Amino acid sequence: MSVRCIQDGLTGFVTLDNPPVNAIGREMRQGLLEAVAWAEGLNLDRVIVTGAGRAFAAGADAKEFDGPPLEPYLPDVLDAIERSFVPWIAAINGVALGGGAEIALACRMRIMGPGAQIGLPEVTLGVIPGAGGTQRAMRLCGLETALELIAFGKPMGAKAALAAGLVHAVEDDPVEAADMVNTEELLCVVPTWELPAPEMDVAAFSAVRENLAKRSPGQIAPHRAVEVMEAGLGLDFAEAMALERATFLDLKSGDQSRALRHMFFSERAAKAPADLPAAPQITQVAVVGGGTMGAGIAYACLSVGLSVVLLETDADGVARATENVERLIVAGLKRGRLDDSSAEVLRARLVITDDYGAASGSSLAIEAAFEAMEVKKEIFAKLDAALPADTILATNTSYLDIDEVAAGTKDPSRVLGLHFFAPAHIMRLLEIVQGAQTGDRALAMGFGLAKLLKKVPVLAGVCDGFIGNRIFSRYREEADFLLMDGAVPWEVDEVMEAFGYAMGPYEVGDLSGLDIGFANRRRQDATRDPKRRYVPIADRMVNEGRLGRKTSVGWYRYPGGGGKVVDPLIEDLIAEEAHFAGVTRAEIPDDVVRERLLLAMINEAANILGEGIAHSAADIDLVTVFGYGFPRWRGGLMHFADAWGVVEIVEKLRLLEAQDPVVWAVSPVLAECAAAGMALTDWRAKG
Ligand code: T1G
Repeated sequence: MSVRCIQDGLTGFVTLDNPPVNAIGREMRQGLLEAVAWAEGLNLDRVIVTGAGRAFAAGADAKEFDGPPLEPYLPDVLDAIERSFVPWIAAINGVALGGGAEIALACRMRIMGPGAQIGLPEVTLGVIPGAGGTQRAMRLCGLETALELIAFGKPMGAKAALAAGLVHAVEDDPVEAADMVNTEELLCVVPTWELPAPEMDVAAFSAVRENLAKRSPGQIAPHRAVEVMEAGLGLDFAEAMALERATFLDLKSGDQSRALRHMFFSERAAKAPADLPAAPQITQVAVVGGGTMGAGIAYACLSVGLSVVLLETDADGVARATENVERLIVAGLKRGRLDDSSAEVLRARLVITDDYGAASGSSLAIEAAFEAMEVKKEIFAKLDAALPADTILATNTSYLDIDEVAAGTKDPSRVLGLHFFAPAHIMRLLEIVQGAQTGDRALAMGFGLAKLLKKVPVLAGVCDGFIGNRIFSRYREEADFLLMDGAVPWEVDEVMEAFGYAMGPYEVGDLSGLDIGFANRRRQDATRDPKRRYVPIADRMVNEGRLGRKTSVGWYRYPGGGGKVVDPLIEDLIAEEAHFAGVTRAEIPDDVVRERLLLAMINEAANILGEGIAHSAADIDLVTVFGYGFPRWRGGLMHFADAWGVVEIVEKLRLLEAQDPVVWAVSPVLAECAAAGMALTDWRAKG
């Protein structure tokens, strides 16, 4: 039963109870409608509605969005609550989000617990509030606050909600406080729907639209929410509610909502495989290497309460590592994530030393040193010698072969890859790389650390670049092919920014440094297929010292002050390389640039799926969105491919394959899905 009703004297207590977060499904809507009638059949002077467990209500059950709306519809239920002659009070004990917030807004009064949150985050699922949120919120807290709350979907805490006028009080025990409200006072509160709509404020609407263009580029729902609120000012409540509902239903069936719901549920499904043992307890972590990544990993671990022994090679390394971690702590203080005392606690839990023996109490050691196999082997030999036999050993390598690293240790079953993404304390993706001999305990430790750090864990097999970097390498390779064929870096970047990336591949390259790709290509020289097309433009950039931001010149020039400018010399350099290669360049239309880059990534990702490097298409979506900036509102690379259509993708790939059968060999997984009319998201390895 997802709605429980109990009478106590003149008070009716209604509890929303659908674990774990009281999502509002059909049963709860029906239960609420019956609760209105139940309360009106008794001699009550109020109904207090609250949530069981840690939430008030997490909103409409998004699992129901794929199907047609089922009666009773939430707007009708809330209309019954709002017009009931027994006034309802919302005792907001935990998160009241989306439809959960709308239940509260339809109540006559709202009392929040100090730790509760209230919000209308529907745009994060590609829809807008569909049960009165747009119309009731702006009547209660005014246009500007309602626009911010709805267009950006960020919840409010209790203090802010009280100040905004969304709630009447903040009390330690909201249920008890609701029961103490003076009946006369309660009856004097005007039902929300009877409140006047706010005056038109042109400036507020243009400001929010300007803000949306910067903060939510490409997303449709936020703009539709603003349109509904703007139109609502000129309509009566019922007409405005009808417009809101129609807009919600329209968006719910749209591509962006399907994509964002796919991401929402895929992210929550990213957990340790059910057959793994429980994660061993982690209290102390050793991190080897105090450079940017190592310091970021150390800081991430410190921030969740772990102790860290940060290992360096010598006194200079210790000094550098100390500076790097301190810089992150100071940044945390500046951003208000830390205060002086919590910063001191972090410092007290950190030891930075060149003595590996100091790390002997660590459950896990994470190597984040220079990306060279010999360096890693040497470090793992030292870890092997210094740490207990049950300490799990992880490498943060971005590309290198975990099995080769493990082979040098006494017990390869305790070796795995934990691939963090820079900045390691901010980026949520963690690729958990399973070597041929990685044991379950090591994997359980990896997933346990991911949960502690609130990372999105994705299990990956061993190959060059695992999941993300392998796709990214193919993306970068195709981009350079496009340069040779006629494009220029800034065109390619503009095309992919228009697609929804925050940055195109060339700006990203300048940010991370062109020497990283150069080193990887040199590492791959010995094994590269001699028949595979190779473009030396990026190599020439590095040979000429154009490494990107770190040398103030790369694909762009960086004249100082953070900006970037196009460098016409690049066009000459590309033209010269094309001349040497005997290639006649020609202008390439934007849609061809975009297609070739997306097809290259999709084909590579399908191979990664087919080889079992990734366990599901959804995992690849998580990697591309959380690690590489693929637009979330497109659902990740594989969801996007399914929405595009696998049959059309394979047709286009076949044409490219005819031109270059090595680079564009069509993935068997794509061919199989196209032939079977199957979505990539549904593809499963045989056996
Ligand atoms: N629908 C279905 N399932 C949901 C859900 C929802 N709205 N919210 C959470 N779950 C599941 C989730 O998949 C997970 O399942 C479990 O609950 C715990 O969630 C009409 C149309 C509330 C802050 O956007 O933000 O209302 O993995 O792991 O970290 O206008 O869940 O255990 O099987 O996230 O403590 C608007 C979405 C909906 C809020 C809790 N509401 N939820 O975070 O737990 S649209 C939202 C959240 C709407 C109305 C419109 C978070 C949370 P499983 P969790 P958490």
